[in-house]
Amino acid sequence: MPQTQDIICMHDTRTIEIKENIHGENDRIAERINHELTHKGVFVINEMGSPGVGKTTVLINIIKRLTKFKPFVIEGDIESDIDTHKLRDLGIPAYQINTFGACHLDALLIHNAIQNIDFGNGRAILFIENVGNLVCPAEFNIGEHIKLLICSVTEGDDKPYKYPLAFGEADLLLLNKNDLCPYLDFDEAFFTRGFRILNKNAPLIKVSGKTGEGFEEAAAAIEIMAAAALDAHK
Ligand SMILES: Nc1nc2c(ncn2[C@@H]2O[C@H](COP(=O)(O)OP(=O)(O)O)[C@@H](O)[C@H]2O)c(=O)[nH]1
Ligand SMILES: [Mg+2]
Repeated sequence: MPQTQDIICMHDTRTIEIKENIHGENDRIAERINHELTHKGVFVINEMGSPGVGKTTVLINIIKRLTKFKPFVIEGDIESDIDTHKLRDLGIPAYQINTFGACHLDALLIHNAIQNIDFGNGRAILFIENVGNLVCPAEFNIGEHIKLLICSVTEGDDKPYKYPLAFGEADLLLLNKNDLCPYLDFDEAFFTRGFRILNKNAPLIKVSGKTGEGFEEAAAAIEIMAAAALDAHK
């Protein structure tokens, strides 16, 4: 495990700085996954968001609208395979990982899971629904090309200010449950300002899993990102 240690002595003042890359091994596996899947023509999306924000609903809505890529899903949950069955019932190839306590997926779990997936020929998108949590999933790369962050108006407009890592790392932010806005005091300008302080470039698209609003744009944005990433490695 990479480790740097600097000890600076100045008169009677002593500063000890220890930096340890606890993510080193995880990042190496994540890089291998990304490399292998890119060469197979598979674009990988790490989908993150709090429990109940609509991660599975969003996946279903996006997958319905894909035109150029075959979808695959890995569902990450602490327990249960409810979402995996929901997706399989819709004809979507879905695979379950249970972490039995851990609050996020890591690269080794994904490495093991993809050994059992036949991605076939042609281009594909592997959506990985991470464990519902706005903290730890943002800290661990799992081989993804992009991080897709799902937030919803029911969570409140202050979330970018409170969970800066997830919002700062996102490559695409979907603000879900927009149909519920009339019933809430969600300050969209305050939310957007907080997001833009952290993240200048990621598109922010308002969606509703209930009405389908915004998903044409979201699916198109994802297909453009996927094509660009895979074309770059031809
Ligand atoms: N009103 C409304 N409900 C939604 C929307 N998206 C998801 N839901 C509901 O929110 C709950 C949690 O959704 P789910 O996709 O399971 O969230 P996950 O835990 O993040 O995967 C379910 O009851 C969904 O039907 C939305 O856009 N509007
Ligand atoms: Mg889910």
